[in-house]
Amino acid sequence: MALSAVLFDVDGTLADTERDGHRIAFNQAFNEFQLDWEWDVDLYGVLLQITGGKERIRFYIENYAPSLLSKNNLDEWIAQIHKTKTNYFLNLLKEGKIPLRPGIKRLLDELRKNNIKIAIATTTTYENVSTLLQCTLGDSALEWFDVIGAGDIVSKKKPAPDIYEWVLNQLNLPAEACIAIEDSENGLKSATAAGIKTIITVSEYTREQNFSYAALVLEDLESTNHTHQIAAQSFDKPLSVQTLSDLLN
Ligand code: XBP
Ligand code: MG
Repeated sequence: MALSAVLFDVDGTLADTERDGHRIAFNQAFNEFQLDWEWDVDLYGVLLQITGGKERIRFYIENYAPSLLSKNNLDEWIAQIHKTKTNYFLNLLKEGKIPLRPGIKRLLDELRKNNIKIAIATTTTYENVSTLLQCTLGDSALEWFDVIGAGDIVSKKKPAPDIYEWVLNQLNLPAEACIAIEDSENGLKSATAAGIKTIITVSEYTREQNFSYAALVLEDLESTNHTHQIAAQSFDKPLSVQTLSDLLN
């Protein structure tokens, strides 16, 4: 089937946001709430198995601070911490601390030139996505995206397929006409369960995960050094609309 849309994950895929972005913002919020929690680089790698910031804080409480589970209005308190964390993260984006990964701008430009739809499927908060896009690609960048599926728009986050199914539904396209670009096993599971062929660009935290059923595994979008499981073609150039179309067929 002809390629109609490419669905991008955000964290780890559009930009390396986790270690020096979200993690820092979580710690700043904990400090503001006078909590002595410190999510260091290694612990954060463990916590990343849980997608969604609010869900990640709850998981941390359950496993590292269980006495707080009996706190009144726990969900509301977690939501307040998370809102504070989002504000800190937005500051980091606005300070220009988080650039796009190699090849993202090039591929987006090429997709637009070829009238291929572009969408986002992420567990992060909508403001984080819109601000990242505006800070890195300019104020009009949001118009480049046909659908943005983010955060709590679905109740079950990745690895559940719900966010990808929601985006497909909004695009009014079958999974077979789309490709997803992800960086993590949770993301690969989510897109694959929605029936979408998936390319992985590995990130620092996800490098050792199981990507055996991805269509293609790349260092980043500019890299020609890859392993590809599903496609029989060989690729000696960075990922392009042509390569994406070949992968689908
Ligand atoms: C990203 C996430 C998010 C971010 C933090 O996963 O799990 O929770 O870490 O963002 P994926 P929020 O790339 O698989 O979508 O705090 O806004 O949730
Ligand atoms: Mg990701």
